[in-house]
Amino acid sequence: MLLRALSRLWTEHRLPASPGLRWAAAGLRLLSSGAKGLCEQTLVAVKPDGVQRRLVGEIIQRFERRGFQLVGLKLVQAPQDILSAHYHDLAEKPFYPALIEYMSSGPIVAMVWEGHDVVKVSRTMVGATSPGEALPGTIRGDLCVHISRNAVHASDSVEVAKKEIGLWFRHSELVQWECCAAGSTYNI
Ligand code: IDP
Ligand code: MG
Repeated sequence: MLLRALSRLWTEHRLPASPGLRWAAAGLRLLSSGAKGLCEQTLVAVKPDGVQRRLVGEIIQRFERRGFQLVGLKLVQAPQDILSAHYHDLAEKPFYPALIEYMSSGPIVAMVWEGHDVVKVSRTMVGATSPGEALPGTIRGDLCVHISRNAVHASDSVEVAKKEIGLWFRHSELVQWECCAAGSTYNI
């Protein structure tokens, strides 16, 4: 509570924004939110088919409206080394070459979302890997029809999320910011 109040004071009164002070403010925020488990992060990506089909806004909106906080966002043509590290556990699957080709076929929107239980909730929001099994109301259940073009990625565990965020984002690309709706999203 005290840490969050100090952090908010810092933000609202726009205290001098030297790099050291910014890190201190981010640290205060992380300490206060971390104590409540609110700063869990996950990697979500709109895959090339989702970008081509102009689903980026719809997918971002679902995470925003759910109450999660965007802390990283970029449009990238995925480099081969990142894709092979990202999908290393699928390297022996027969569909792996087609998967890498698909993921290289155009830009991807990579994002980091933050909030309570964000890893588990994101997977629920995204739905089953095969859109035919994804429930209506999920992203894949509403917007996709085939497993080879399932529009979106979300990390499947907290540990994997940490690895995937480190793979796709440099630390300096993540932005720690105070969301003015935090008090309406959580009991903090
Ligand atoms: P996930 O994306 O739901 O976590 P994973 O099993 O990790 O599913 O597979 C990663 C991605 O590989 C899937 O999202 C999908 O794009 C692709 N994929 C998985 N299984 C198949 C398949 O049987 N055929 C074609 N592509 C597949
Ligand atoms: Mg997976």
